[in-house]
Amino acid sequence: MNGAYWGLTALDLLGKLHAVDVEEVVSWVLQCQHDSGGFGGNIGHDPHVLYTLSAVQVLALFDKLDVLDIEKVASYVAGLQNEDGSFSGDMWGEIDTRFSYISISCLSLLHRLDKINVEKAVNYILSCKNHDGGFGCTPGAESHAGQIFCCVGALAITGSLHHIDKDLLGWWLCERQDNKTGGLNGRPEKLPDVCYSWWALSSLIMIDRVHWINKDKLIKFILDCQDIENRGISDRPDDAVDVYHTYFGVAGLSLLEYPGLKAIDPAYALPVDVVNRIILDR
Ligand code: GRG
Ligand code: ZN
Repeated sequence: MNGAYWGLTALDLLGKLHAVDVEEVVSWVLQCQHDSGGFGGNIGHDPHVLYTLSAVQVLALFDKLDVLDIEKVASYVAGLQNEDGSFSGDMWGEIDTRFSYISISCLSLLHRLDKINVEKAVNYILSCKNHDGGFGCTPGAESHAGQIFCCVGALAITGSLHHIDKDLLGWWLCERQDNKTGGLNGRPEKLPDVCYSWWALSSLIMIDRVHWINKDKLIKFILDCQDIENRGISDRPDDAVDVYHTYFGVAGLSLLEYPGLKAIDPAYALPVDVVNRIILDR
């Protein structure tokens, strides 16, 4: 299901969503749904919020959210909120700020944020903020660009970005750019990787600090990661391509306003026209 979301959103950004059969995709997505309302990663797989958001995003791309029993999906997601405001990923209870973001984004797309305690959800996310300005998976966990996207995205969707020290976080995020290759990494001392052209760059945009990195160098890094024969994009130049890095490379180029791509929303990780259709349609 995550793969479907990555591949289909990349196609949409490239203006090629019509290349797939809508009914076939919608029918497969619905076969992944459980009686609980949650979705599995494929037919017969256990439900989890990770796949539930991807299923909702895929249906949103095709303007097919009306095939869902919205109340049922929203109840599944809302039922995963814990007393302290955090979210579990599924019935087994793992807690992570990824699941806070996913639940908030999913419920917002379904116009059902009122089913959770948003104030507690925001306070839990803020309890995962570190002294370096970043955010981790749980309170006290190391700052990581992926978790920062989740926390900043959730705060953006709930109108809570004023809780962030934008200069402090912006400084940590812009230090992710490698001076030599122009690529971004996910934490200090790690290798640059195309997917952080989404996780870190979208966060910089949400806090208005994108001008603190060198955009041209990042564009060049992403383009250097495209395999001209296989056409997809890899994590680093000369590695094997995959649909995940192809999507986040294209999404990063979209954030960088690269010509020929649709604009992507940095908080919802969906094309801006799709988000406008849903959020403005109340
Ligand atoms: C709708 C876009 C969207 C996301 C849904 C699942 C999720 C919410 C967010 C995941 C955020 C996250 C934790 C991304 C990081 C993924 C990653 C590359 C992890 C590897 O991290 P390290 O630091 O490895 O172990 P590297 O390779 O960077 O050294
Ligand atoms: Zn990666």
